[in-house]
Amino acid sequence: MTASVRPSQVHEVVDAGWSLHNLRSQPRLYPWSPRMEPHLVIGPWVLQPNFSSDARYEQADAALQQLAEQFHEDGYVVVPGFIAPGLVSAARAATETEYARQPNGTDRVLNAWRRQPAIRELACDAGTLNLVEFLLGRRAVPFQTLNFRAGTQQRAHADSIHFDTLPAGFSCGVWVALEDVHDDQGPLLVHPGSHRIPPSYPEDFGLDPNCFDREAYEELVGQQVAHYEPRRLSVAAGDAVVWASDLVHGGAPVNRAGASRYSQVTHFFGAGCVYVTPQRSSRADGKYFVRDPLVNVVTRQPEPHSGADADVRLIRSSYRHTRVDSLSTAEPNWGVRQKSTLIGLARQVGWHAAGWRHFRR
Ligand SMILES: O=C(O)CCC(=O)C(=O)O
Repeated sequence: MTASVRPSQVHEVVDAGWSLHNLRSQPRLYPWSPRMEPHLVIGPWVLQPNFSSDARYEQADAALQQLAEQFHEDGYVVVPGFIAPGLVSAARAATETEYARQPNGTDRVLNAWRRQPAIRELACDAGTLNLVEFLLGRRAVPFQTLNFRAGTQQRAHADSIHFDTLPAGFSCGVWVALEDVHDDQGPLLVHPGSHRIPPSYPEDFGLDPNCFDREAYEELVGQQVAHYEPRRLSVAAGDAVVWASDLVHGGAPVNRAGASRYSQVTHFFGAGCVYVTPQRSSRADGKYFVRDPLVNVVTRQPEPHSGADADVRLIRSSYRHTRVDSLSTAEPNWGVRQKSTLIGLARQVGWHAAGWRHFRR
């Protein structure tokens, strides 16, 4: 059987206006309407050319409007003092604990939210969820945390080669400084405006999704952004940087030996999409590496895949690959449907074997 999925979150726009300074007390579940997001528009309302005539912009206060303008223009925003000092200290202490239990040499700790309440609390911070919901126009789904003790010096890349949505672009990163970050500590480095480069799959770079060459990708991205002047972000503890998933960014060189740069990044999807890993997918063939299960850090449950703007049919063709078809295409035959069902069951057995249930603790 194939899975045909329908919009999971459809709300009328009933909002009375949002304020940057009151984000934590805003009602949850930002209302959005598929009528405002035409079929297969790439990315959220805030990145559309007419964003300033959108009701969400018109109803926001001046500070939030300014933030939306900068996100639209540059592909990122810095929100000073966004995270409470107590939570910043707790997340930093949790990061130190995590590094103490890691083998030598790791430059990041993936998904420590499963073990560290403070890291999960930061990922699920109410103001952050609401800010992401405002920018993406959809319920915010935090799905991954990365904690750093030092500057990553990571080469320029766009997150959208690692994870993206169908329809594309409903994703962002929220990076929080867990200490003051000066220029010699390897600050975040962004290429403002690069989020307008169309989202890329391996095929767009002439690369093979079955054997993704990360170094070649980073080389090609470096060439793509040669004309986008980089900006280094020296920030204070508690400042948050929100970037669109297509923004090219990385870590600047560390110019002080042994300098720390405690920070946490949480990656978010907007609800009501299909969640994929582009670097292992072929858009031309309609064959995607679907993130199954995609565990929502808020609920600790798998987030359902849904083609919110366009009904889609998911046909599982192998353990990891899924065809994402429009419902207007012909229904696949009985054999293909049975195979898809069996693969779906095998995937669920795989999740249990991998112990995803412990995420719920
Ligand atoms: O923290 C950094 O230096 C870079 C982090 C990053 O690139 C990412 O999380 O995508």
